[in-house]
Amino acid sequence: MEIPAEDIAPMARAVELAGHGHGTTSPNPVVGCVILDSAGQVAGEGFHAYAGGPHAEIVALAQAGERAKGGTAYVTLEPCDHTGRTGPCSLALLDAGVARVVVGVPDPTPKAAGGAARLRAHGVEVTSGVLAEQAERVNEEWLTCARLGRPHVTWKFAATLDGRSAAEDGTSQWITSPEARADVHRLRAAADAIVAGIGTVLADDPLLTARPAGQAAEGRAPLRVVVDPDGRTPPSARVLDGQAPTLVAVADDVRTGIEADLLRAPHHATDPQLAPDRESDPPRGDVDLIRVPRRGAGLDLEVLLRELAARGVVSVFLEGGPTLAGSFVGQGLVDRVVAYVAPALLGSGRAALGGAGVRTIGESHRLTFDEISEIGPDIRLIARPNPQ
Ligand code: AOF
Ligand code: ZN
Repeated sequence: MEIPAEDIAPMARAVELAGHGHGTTSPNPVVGCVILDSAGQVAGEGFHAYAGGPHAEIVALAQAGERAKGGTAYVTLEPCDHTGRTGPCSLALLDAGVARVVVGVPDPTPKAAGGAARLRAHGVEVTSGVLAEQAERVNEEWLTCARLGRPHVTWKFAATLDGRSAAEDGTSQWITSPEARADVHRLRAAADAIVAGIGTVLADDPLLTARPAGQAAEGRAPLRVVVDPDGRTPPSARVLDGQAPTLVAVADDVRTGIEADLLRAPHHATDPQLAPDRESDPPRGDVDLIRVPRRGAGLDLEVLLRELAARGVVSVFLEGGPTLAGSFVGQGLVDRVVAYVAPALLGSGRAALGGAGVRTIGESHRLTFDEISEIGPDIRLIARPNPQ
């Protein structure tokens, strides 16, 4: 498609605006909008800031006022055509007298799609697919979830230059620099859920919060998810500390007593006078348990992800555990890989990724590097699986 040259800059700006919503709009998309008046001057700009808040188009229209009449609206996502928590943006654009609407990506949800068709039906010129790749990328978590019915998954790992994530004796802390670790916390904070395997919980007893220990988390806290097929999470695990909501996923055949063990705070532990009687223990705040069918040596991760999507999780940050990461990769459920590579060599020790269903070179999971950056002394690589 031939993209009119004058459409590039305003759409690029709309994509940039959309990015301002990262980490705060879930379960809604990030969307940006720029409105040019009939003389081609910027009359209004907006982005979607939080779920339930005004859509990007509405923010930009409010700023443009009368100047929207006869102008052009650039929107990264097709304007909605439904009345949800707010009214349809298609009608708001029509009411404002906008003459042309330029769209980045069509809305894949049957609920809200149809804005482009309605605008066209009312004589508005609609151009679609402008900077589609950028508009897609900025909103990739939400679009993946909307299309596949499961959250977008980022697998993050840190490794030495020779691809090891732990030394022979199991020690693994501080492979990468403080700068890289700060970057991880930033990425974690933008995700809806942080997922780790039971191996990591037993070995490291991590908090899985978006902030380094001791620092208060600002704003919302991502859901902590422990993939624990056999129900081995100790009731004393730090992920159950109530600092952030936690979900423990066990296999559907795990002993029934696990609910009481994990969902009730053992008050006899703090008051030795009280006999252990789980049924009368108070419920532990912010901890939940779900049962998921087994698959191979682990859980059916696709089922787990669908359960997470049903709970409003659009983006998952997967870390902690080469075994679990191997299962995610093997089940074709990783959408983005973020690798922090330290300029160090171990020569022996644990590989960053466990078995991912590959027996011979022809079966390797093929990715494409999208971004390479230096973070302190380390390198951060972002890669995505090649389309099948
Ligand atoms: C947004 N922000 O800027 C645009 C959206 O929950 P509602 O009623 O606000 O509607 C959300 C749907 O509207 C969303 O899933 C998407 O399909 C569409 N467009 N949503 O949150 C926006 N333009
Ligand atoms: Zn809308």
